[in-house]
This record gives sequence, C-alpha cells and structure tokens, in this order.
Amino acid sequence: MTSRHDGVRVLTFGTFDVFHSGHLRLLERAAALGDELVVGISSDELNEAKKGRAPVYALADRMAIVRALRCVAGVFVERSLEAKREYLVEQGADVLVMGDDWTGRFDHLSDVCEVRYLPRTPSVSTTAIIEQIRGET
Ligand code: C2G
Repeated sequence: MTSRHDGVRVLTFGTFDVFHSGHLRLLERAAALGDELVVGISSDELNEAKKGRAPVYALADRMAIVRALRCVAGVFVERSLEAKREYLVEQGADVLVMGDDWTGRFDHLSDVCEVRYLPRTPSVSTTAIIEQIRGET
C-alpha cells in the first residue's frame, strides 16, 4: 500500500495467528471508523519476541487470510513494535486502532494520527484455542 489515498485510512496491527472471531470483530470495527483499513501483520520473529512462541501459522498464510477479508484494503509486514511511527507515516494513516489490551501504550503517536483503542472480544483467544486443541483445558 502507498500513502497516496483519498478518504480516511485506518491502520491496525497484530499477529492474527489461528484467525478467530475476536480478530474478525476487531477488524470490522476498525474498518467502520474510516474508508479503508490497512493491517500490519507481525513477522514470525516479532511474534516470538512478543509472545515467547512461534506462531502456528507462518507469516505468508496469516497475511493471505487477513488480506482476503472484505473489510481489509491491504496488508504489510510489521517487523518491530518500536517502528509504529514510521509505519503510520509511510502508510499515511489517519487513525491508529489497537485492542484495549494496549490502552495508553500508543498515545504518544497522537501527533501523527488519531489513536483509538477498541474493547477486545471476551472469552476468545489464540492461546485458549491452542490449549483446547492440545486437550489442556
Ligand atoms: N483481539 C480482540 N479480541 C480478542 C482477541 C484479539 O479484539 N479476543 C484483537 C487484539 O486486541 C488485537 C487484534 O485482535 O488488536 C490482533 O490480536 P493479536 O494477534 O493477539 O495481536 P497482538 O499480538 O496484540 O499484536 O503492534 C502491536 C501488535 O502487533 C499487536
């Protein structure tokens, strides 16, 4: 995606591993805040650093799933949590949307664009799904 665009561009970030309804609801609500939604998908290395385990689905598959959604205009790779400012500028973001588990963490970027936190969907998570499949719950 380039930064040349009309209308309000919304950006969000995440791993979106073992894609589930909580991910979908977050993306649909983010998309509704503007005209197009662009999603930064965490690299396998970044996910490992964030969550202490490799993702179940590799980056190319996670990107293909998110890119295919009707509410998503485009995707790019997020390689570093600290590079948010660069990504927002590069992508021409008007709004940054994050789940409310990140509340306050990105307020310092509000000079670049509007920063919004949306409530997470309760009772669904990739970790819980993995544990359930393993028979641990
Ligand atoms: N999410 C949600 N409800 C859930 C689970 C996840 O709304 N039950 C949201 C998260 O808040 C996040 C998005 O779905 O906004 C993607 O979730 P993750 O893949 O867990 O993303 P995360 O590891 O928080 O990555 O730069 C920041 C990160 O890359 C965010």
